[in-house]
Amino acid sequence: MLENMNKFPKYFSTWKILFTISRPFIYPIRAIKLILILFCVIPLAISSCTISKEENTKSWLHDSMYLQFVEKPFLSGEEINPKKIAASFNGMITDKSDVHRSVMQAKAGGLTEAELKIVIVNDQPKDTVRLILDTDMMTDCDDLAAMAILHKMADYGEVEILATMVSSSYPKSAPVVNVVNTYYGRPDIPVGAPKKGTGFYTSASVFLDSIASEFPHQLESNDHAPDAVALYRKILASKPDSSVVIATIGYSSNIEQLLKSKPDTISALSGYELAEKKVSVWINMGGNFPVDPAIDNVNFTRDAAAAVYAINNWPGYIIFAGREIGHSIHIGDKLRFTPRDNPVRRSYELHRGRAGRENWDHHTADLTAVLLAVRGLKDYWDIEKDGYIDIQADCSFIWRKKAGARQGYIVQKMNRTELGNIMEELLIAPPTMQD
Ligand SMILES: [Ca+2]
Repeated sequence: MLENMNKFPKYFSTWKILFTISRPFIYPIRAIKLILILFCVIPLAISSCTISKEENTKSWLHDSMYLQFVEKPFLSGEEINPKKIAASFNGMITDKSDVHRSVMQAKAGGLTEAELKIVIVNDQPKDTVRLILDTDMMTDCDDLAAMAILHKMADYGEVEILATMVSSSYPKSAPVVNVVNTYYGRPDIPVGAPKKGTGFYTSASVFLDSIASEFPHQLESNDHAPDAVALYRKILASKPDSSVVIATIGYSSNIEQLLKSKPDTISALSGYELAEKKVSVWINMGGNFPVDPAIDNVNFTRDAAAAVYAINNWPGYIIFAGREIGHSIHIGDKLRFTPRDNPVRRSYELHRGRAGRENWDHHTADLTAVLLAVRGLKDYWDIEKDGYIDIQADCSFIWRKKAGARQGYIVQKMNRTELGNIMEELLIAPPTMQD
């Protein structure tokens, strides 16, 4: 008997299972319970899961707007596209927690496992950042260097330069910006200048007049440049929502005026509404972090009213590239080995090489902001976020943590020499047109 049982253990198990399943139908109350579970409890559970998924998706969309500024500060396309945003994570994920977070969010956004694999693993072509640069081209040669690396990244297809504004009122500010655009083969990039007495002026430039007189360009002076505010309005109005990155490497003069601008023939939207609708993130070279408190930043203090107004009234995200980041990395000496028709080289020669200095290396404050604006955090920097700068009229400020606040500042992550080399390679590379 035992022998027979051992021969048919699986049949014995099958009988046992069938008996277990049929037990509820032997007892009517158990049968009712089973029917209730099948037709009421399970459908309700499925329904709640669906709601939960929808809520997750909404939450993910909201978070993705935040993440797109953290991970890669741009969006392209007519509207927010979860799959496209998820794709933009690619290459920007720097640690396991980021991978886990991105996967969870992408799943909630409805991506299949196969699509996730593409997002996470493949080296997909990245979107081109649409960028407006706003510079105080006047006192420091790092503005030219920042323009140089911006143009080089444009050569590589990483960025489309929509416009180059100046926030400085020196007559040769706009012409020198035009010089750099011309040198890199893009003489038609519009250059906007502050009007109606806005912007900041100083005569203490050691290179502007020389550069303007020595290098080819079209624009004669700031007076001949279009109004920066009108140019901002025109460009923003013509672009898809959340598709434009603004990088200021100078004063906030034009941003203040943009925010105060009213609906006009260019757009039925106010400047505030245009900024809210069209700009994905404002990268601001300014501040010192951590602060206790900090005031040592000319980009804020030289047009203090503009800085305070613009920062306090900006409707979207701001990431600050603080002074301490760029001032800890010095490059530029290798520009001396670039051709003499390079206006960036000449600006370093005039600015850094003055008074017999033998080394042209210089801080990289503006280069840092431009690199961040185009490439995002990558593995170059970490970010401190969920806070804002509580700024006073004299531009001293305190960083305050606040969940949901849409400001952040970058924190050094990559080895400084390594990051300096990345910027230097871009800085000294010849324009593509001259390759
Ligand atoms: Ca600057």
